[in-house]
Amino acid sequence: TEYTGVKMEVVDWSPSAKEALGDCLTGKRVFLVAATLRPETMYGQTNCFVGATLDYGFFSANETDVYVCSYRAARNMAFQDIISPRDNPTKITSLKGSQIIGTKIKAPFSINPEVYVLPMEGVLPSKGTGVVTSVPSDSPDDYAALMDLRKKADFYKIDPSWAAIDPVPVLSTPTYGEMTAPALIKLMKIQSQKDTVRLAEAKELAYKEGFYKGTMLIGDFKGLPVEEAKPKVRDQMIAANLAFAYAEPDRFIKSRSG
Ligand code: ZZB
Repeated sequence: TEYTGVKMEVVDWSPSAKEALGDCLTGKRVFLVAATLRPETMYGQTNCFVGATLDYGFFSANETDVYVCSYRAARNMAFQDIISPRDNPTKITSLKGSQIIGTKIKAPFSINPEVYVLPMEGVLPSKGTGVVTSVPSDSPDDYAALMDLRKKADFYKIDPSWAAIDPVPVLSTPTYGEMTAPALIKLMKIQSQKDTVRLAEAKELAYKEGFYKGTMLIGDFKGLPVEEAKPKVRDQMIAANLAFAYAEPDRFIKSRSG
C-alpha cells in the first residue's frame, strides 16, 4: 500500500504531554505523521485522530526533526530511508495517545491551518502510522467519530472547542453532493463510530464514488476529476516538504509450498 505520510507539526502540546515531555525535545521540530490514501482531500482536514490507549514513539528523523508514530511505522520509515539511521530508529521517548489528545498541530493544505488531536476508537495500531488525519466531509469513519465527540465531549474527556471545526466541502460527487460522508451516514442511518459494519460499507461507497466520479471543489486543481488531481496534490505536498511517500509492506504474502 502506497500511503502519503502527512507531516503535522506540533504548535502547542496538551498540558499532559507538556508535563510528560519536560525538555527532552528542546530545539526540535516535532511532527505527528498521518498516513493517508486520500491526499486530495487534505484541504478538508478538521482535526487529527489517535487511539487513546495506543503507544506513540518519538523518533529522531534527522538532526532537527522528530516524527511521532507507531514503532512499526518508524521501522518501515527507516528501511525506506525516510528517517535515519537505517537499521534501527532512534526512539527519544513515547506517550500514550490519551496524553497527546488536545495538542494543537498544523494541518498541511487544510483551509483550517491549525487543528486539534482527538480520540477515535477504531484507530488500528497495525495500520499506517497509527495517526489518522480527519476529513469528515469524505471519510464516514471521521464524520461518525467527530459527531460522537461533539455529543459526548465529557465522556471522551475533551474540551468541546477542540471538535468545533465543521466539515469542509472538498469534492463533489454526482450521487452524494458536496459532502459525501455526512450524506452516506444519514442515508445508511449510522448512529456512531461503534456501527463498524455499516461504516465499512459506507467507506467502500465513499471511496468508489469519490475516486471515480468526484470533482475537486477547492485548491489549485479545482474543477479537475479527483483521479487526476490526486497525484498532483500529493506531488505538491511532497515538493513543499509537508509530506513524503510511505509504503506499507503487505503483511500477508502467500507462500508456496510443495
Ligand atoms: C484521510 C482520508 C480522507 C482518508 C478520506 C479516507 C477518506 P484503507 O482503505 O482501509 O486502507 N487510516 C489510516 N491509518 C489508519 C489506522 N491506523 N487506523 C484506522 N484508520 C486509518 O483506509 C485508509 C484510510 O484509513 C486512510 O486514508 C486513513 O484515512 C485511515 F476522505 O486519510 B484516510 C472513504 C475514505 N475516505
